[in-house]
Amino acid sequence: MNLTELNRIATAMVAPGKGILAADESSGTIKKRFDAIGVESTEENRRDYREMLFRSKDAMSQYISGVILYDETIWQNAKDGTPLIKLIEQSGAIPGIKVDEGTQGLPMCPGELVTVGLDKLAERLKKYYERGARFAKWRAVIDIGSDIPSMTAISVNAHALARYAALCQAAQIVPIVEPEVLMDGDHDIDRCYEVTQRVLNTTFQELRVQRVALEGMVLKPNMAISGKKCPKQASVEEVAEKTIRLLKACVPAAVPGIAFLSGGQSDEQATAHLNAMHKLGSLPWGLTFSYGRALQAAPQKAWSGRPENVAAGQRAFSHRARMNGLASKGEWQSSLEQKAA
Ligand code: 5MM
Repeated sequence: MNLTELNRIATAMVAPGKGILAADESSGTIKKRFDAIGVESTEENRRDYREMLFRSKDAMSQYISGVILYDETIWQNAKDGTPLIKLIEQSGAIPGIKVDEGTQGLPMCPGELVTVGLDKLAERLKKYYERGARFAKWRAVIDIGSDIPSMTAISVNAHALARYAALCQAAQIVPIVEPEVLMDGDHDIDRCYEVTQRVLNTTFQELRVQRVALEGMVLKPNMAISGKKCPKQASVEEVAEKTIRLLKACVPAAVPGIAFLSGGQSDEQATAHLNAMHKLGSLPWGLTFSYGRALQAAPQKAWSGRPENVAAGQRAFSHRARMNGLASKGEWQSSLEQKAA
């Protein structure tokens, strides 16, 4: 393992002004997204959609540091035969790959999930590296309910995240470690804080036990935020203040960067929260976005599967990428949203 090189890539992934495009929707998830815009989820439509994003020159070269791909996409070619992964490299962004294989019910723990995909992972990583992937992603899903999460769910998921991260580093690939605490419930921000703290502490304990080099990884956490169905929604300032307090308490300064998931926040909320965190002063790690929905909802709608809408889709993507790029430096203002394309 060349740790200097892993650290160089991890640092580039969280460079100020840039963040990560999570375009790694699995077949089931992209179908849901396409259903919402009335587009059939065929291999060709998925290719055309992602080609539109990766050919968005302004967004990709100025605001996107890396792209997380799904297995299908990393082997796909653009309409003119250029591998999609080459389009990403040509833009200056770093290609990455989602390597988990989704979730399964956790035995003995009703309603809880464990992420799978460790079998043969070493062999898969080798092929992805040869294809050009320089980072990977694995997402654990932790739900909040009256009796959950159990310590069992937290510890098996943390164990799997650390096993994955160690295998990545051995394959010279930077692991994005994503322990997502869902914001689907009616819990308040303090309950989210408390659960996320347990999850992060357990995850870092496992990463240490399994000898993962913290200097060669990126953390992709949720923010400390109110559940979507909670009657009392925390303000932007409270989310920013509690998220930074939480991360300072749990994430060692040796980690080069943190890149948030958006988790179902509106586009503008996700931007405003990141921006407000940067207004709180200097931080020990790079802090940016790794959004899926909050970067793609607008371009998906603008495109709607029509070739004549490609330019509009690219404008919508560039706008969101720019807004989040500014937020990653604390330079975003809500008035900039009105100037959208
Ligand atoms: C883009 O969505 C990713 C893939 O999800 P599935 O494996 O469930 O299809 C997802 O892992 C994503 O990278 C993160 O959850 C962040 O995405 P959001 O939409 O929360 O920013």
